[in-house]
Amino acid sequence: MAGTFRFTFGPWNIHEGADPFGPTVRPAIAFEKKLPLYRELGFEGVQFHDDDAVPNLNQLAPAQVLAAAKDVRRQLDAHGLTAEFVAPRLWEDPRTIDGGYTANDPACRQYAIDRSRQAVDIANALGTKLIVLWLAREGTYLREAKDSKVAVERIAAAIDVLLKHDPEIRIAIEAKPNEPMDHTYIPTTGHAIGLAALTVAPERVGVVIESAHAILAGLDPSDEMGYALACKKLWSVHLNDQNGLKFDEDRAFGAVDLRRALNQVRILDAHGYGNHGEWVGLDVKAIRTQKPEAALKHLRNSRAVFLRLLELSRGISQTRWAELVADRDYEELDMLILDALMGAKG
Ligand code: GLO
Ligand code: MG
Repeated sequence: MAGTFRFTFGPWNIHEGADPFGPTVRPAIAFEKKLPLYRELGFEGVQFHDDDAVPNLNQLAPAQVLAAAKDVRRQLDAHGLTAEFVAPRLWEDPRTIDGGYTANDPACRQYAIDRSRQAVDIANALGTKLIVLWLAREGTYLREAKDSKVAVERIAAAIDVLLKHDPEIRIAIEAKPNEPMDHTYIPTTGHAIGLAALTVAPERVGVVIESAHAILAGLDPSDEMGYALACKKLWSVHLNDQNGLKFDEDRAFGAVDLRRALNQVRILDAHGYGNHGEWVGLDVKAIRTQKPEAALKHLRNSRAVFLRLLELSRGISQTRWAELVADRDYEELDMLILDALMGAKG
């Protein structure tokens, strides 16, 4: 059963290049100016943080927030675009310094829950029922600062509030082991799926898997995807690439390890990913050196690499592959894959 592939990215993937040690290096592009670029680059869907859709939402009354979100919906319609998901941004406000749902201060925890509930309302206004939770600050820099059992229970309780707030939403957890925290409480796909089981509606809690996050956890992204597919929990992917265990590089898909990228495409395609409306998200950023006029190529390239790897993957002889597996000739299988990746001999 082959997959069906449509692509999305978030406004943050057209990025100004700031990093922890230096300011922006490219001018900001207004959201309205980004929208027409989506179709030009071959993308049909938009991923949102709550405040990508409604900037300064903490300063607005609920009715104003909804009106602003509805206006964004009209802009999406005008460009023939669909909202894939909304993610509450729980990592920038002063009240989320010590975490969102796991903050030690109850007033801060309440803020995180209220803001997430509002993200669900924004998602409804944008026409999507998918909420992504990247639990950026649900962890510690100092192990003794929080109780990990209580922390996980608090995350599950916050998710329960959202599931009850709208009985139709589904929540995809985006696991990441570190950065900005030293350690997070939900570092891997397995943790996220275990967390789903602690909630009031496990069938409505799944995952979005980011390649770089799996690599940072020392895991293979395609195997993480296989695990989530087996659990029927793979509701989105954030494809990108990552050069080893360092900061989250958000490199273009396939830029570091083509074979690892091929295996992600292969597992998605082999199991009909996208046939139920799942999107392929590319959570990539242009490297800091890129000049402003060329700072969209990482998106174009990531999509192109995905599609070329799809063609390549489908072109490998399945008969030969099966023969080699049956014969346990994995050295020859290794060469079959390497030959495919290197292309025909000149
Ligand atoms: C950072 C994450 C981030 C999320 C986004 C959506 O490491 O990958 O980009 O995907 O905030 O929640
Ligand atoms: Mg991501």
